[in-house]
Amino acid sequence: MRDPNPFLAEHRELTRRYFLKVGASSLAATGLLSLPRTVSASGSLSPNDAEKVERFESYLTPDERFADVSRGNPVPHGLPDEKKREVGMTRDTWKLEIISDPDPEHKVRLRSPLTQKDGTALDFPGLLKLAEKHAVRFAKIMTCLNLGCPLGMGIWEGVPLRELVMMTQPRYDVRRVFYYGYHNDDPQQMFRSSLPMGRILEDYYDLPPVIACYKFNGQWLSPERGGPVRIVVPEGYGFKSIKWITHVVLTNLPHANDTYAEEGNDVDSPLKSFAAFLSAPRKHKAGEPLPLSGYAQVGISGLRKVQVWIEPKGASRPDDDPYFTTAPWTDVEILPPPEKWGGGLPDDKLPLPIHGFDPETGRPLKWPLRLCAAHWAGVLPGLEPGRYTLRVRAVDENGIGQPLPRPSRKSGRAQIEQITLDVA
Ligand SMILES: Nc1nc2c(c(=O)[nH]1)N[C@H]1C(S)=C(S)[C@@H](COP(=O)(O)O)O[C@H]1N2
Ligand SMILES: [Mo]
Repeated sequence: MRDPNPFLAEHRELTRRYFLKVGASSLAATGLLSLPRTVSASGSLSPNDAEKVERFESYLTPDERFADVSRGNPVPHGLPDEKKREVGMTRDTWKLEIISDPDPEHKVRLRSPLTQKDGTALDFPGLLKLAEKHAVRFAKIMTCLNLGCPLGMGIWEGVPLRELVMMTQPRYDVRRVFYYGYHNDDPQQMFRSSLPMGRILEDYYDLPPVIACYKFNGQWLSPERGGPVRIVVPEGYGFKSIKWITHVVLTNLPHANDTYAEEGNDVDSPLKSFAAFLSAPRKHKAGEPLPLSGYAQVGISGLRKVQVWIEPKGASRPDDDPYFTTAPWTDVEILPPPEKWGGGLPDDKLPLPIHGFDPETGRPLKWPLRLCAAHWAGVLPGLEPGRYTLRVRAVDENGIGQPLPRPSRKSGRAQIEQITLDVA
């Protein structure tokens, strides 16, 4: 029988095994949980449930289910094919310039800049030539700093940006690297991001490199995802991963000059950890165990636990504890890696090797994976009739609960999600 809910195939399989294991198989057999009608998540920008579920239907998000928040008028990926060819937005016309900052105050010395004028700009075959030796792949969740829900999960493949930058033979005066893509040749529309030179050159801790990316989930990067080539910054929010990349500029400027700095955003903030519901009942029978499940984003400080907490609506709380750090949270289970990764991978196979995965078995070396999604599930004991507030949070590897240690919304959304539940 077809499940009436457009519920997550892989999430369902994982939660089914979990509910069987904890002896709640009757819950598993009923096709799991009814989807909430609205998840009153962190803000008005949250997508509706159906959309959220579609993005996480499988562990990896198929390109057509990825959310798109591109700016531009018209959006560059919507240009007609002929125009795309004309402006270098196809694999056979793409060119990348890597140059010094034209501002005389911030210019740097490069022995061999890559320019269109001198015929030295990098083209797509040149990038693939570098890929033969240097290609890397990693899994990453793409999340907009300002939205409550990630846009999707992918395996991103590319050449470390340092390989391209070093082709210019820079001297010691480069402090920062900024980069932007095609935006209708309109300075007003330019979308730019930046990183310290040190981050381009070195991969701190166990981070993968910053890449010039040409493949997503094993296929050429689509125009929607920023193809033919975009930057992908593993630990960054979406705005660092510039699409339709055409220019990399090396500068002596010591500070960020990101387009996203407008509107008060914190442009040096790496991904935060947070948890969210994918399924939770809005109405529930008194005395019956309460099955819950969802996903978490594993931020830069990892994910030690996911926890839920239910309290009678309107119960009084200490007013010096806005993030509920002293509430009686209950651990739920972080589910194991999926058997099927989804995401439209060719032949349903992971393209190995992938950073953080065993190159032989294709299984992740650690779980959950940093800077990726993780799924969770749990069962709470039955409740007395009444109206309740249900909450979920992530606890990072330092033992700090969401939204701490960085509660500011402008450094990435991580508000604690809450849902109202009626028990009768
Ligand atoms: N050139 C360009 N790159 C861009 C943007 C843009 O508008 N133009 N939007 C950025 C923002 S704000 C986000 S959140 C991510 C979204 O990536 P996605 O479209 O692959 O989901 O792309 C980033 N890269
Ligand atoms: Mo964004």
